[in-house]
Amino acid sequence: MKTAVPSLTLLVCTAVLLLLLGRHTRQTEAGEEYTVYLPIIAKPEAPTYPRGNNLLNNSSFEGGWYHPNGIPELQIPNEWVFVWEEGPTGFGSETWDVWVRPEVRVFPSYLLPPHEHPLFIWDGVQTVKIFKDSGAISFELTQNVWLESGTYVLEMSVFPDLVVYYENGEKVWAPDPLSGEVKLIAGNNNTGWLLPTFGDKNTYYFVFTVAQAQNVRVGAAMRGRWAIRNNGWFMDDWWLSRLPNTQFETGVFDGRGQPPRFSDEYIPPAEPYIFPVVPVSSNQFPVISGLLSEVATLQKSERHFTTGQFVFSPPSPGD
Ligand SMILES: [Ca+2]
Repeated sequence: MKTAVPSLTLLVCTAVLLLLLGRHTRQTEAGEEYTVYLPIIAKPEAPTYPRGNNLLNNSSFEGGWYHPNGIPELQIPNEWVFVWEEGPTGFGSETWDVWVRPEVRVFPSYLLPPHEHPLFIWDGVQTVKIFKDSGAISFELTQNVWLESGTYVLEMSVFPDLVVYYENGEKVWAPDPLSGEVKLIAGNNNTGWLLPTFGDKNTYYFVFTVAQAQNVRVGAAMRGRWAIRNNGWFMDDWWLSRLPNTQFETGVFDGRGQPPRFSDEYIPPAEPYIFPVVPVSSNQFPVISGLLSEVATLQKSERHFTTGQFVFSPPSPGD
C-alpha cells in the first residue's frame, strides 16, 4: 500500500530520534569522562570612546607654565588651575598628618632619563609631575570649559609614583592601597575617590551629561594621605570630548572598561602595614612645612613607617 511507506519511514525516523535523544539525556555516571565543548565567546572588549575634538586646552601639557603668586615650586601648566590643601589631613593626629603644599613641575623629556620617557610621557615631549618628598598632599588640577548640552567623556591618565623607600636603588611602591587616591571632576559631578594601581599608568573614563550649556570645571583631584618617602604623581595626555550619541553609560570606568576600585569600599586589613626601618641621611631628610624646628632635632634619626605614617626613633648616642 502506498500509505504504508511514509508510515514506516516516520516510524523509523521516530525510533532513531528517540534513540539519539536517549543517548543525549542519559545520566552521567561516576567515573565517566566527558569533553565539554563550549561555544567560543569573545572576551568583552573595553568600551572605546571616540576621541572627538579635544575640548581641553593644553591637555597634553605641551605649552608653557606660570607661577601663581610667584611661588617657584609651583610650575603650573598654562590654562590649568591648581588648588591644594593645607592643614590637618584628618587621617591621623601625628605632627606629620598635615597636608603640605606640593611641588609642581612641567617636565620636558630632556630632563628625564630616556627609559622614563615611555613611563611618564604619553603624548608629545612634556609631562606634569606633582609631588612632595615625605609630605601628605591633596590637590586638584582643573580648567573651566564651556560645554553645550550633551554627553561627554573625560579621559584621564596618571602614574602614581608612590614610594615608601628605596632598596638597592629600586623603588618600593606603597603597599597600603589608601596611600594614593584619584577623583575625576566635572562640575558638580565627580567620581568619588578611586584607588589606582601604584607604579603604573592608570587611565580612567568619566562619562557625564550636561543638561544645558554652561561653564563646567573639569579635571582631576589626587591625594596621598600619608607622608610617605615620595608622594609623586605623573600625568599627561588628558582628553575631553563630546560623545556622538547618548548610548554610552554614564559613570566612571577604568582602562579596561571595568568599574574602578572605590576608596570608600576598601576594607583595610586588621593588621596595619609595617615597613622596615630605613636609615635616612641628613641630606635626605624631609623638610615638612611648619615642622622645620622638629626637623632640626631629627635630622640624624632613623625612621620607619607604620600604617603608612612616619614614626621617628631618637638619634643614637654619638650621632
Ligand atoms: Ca604631553
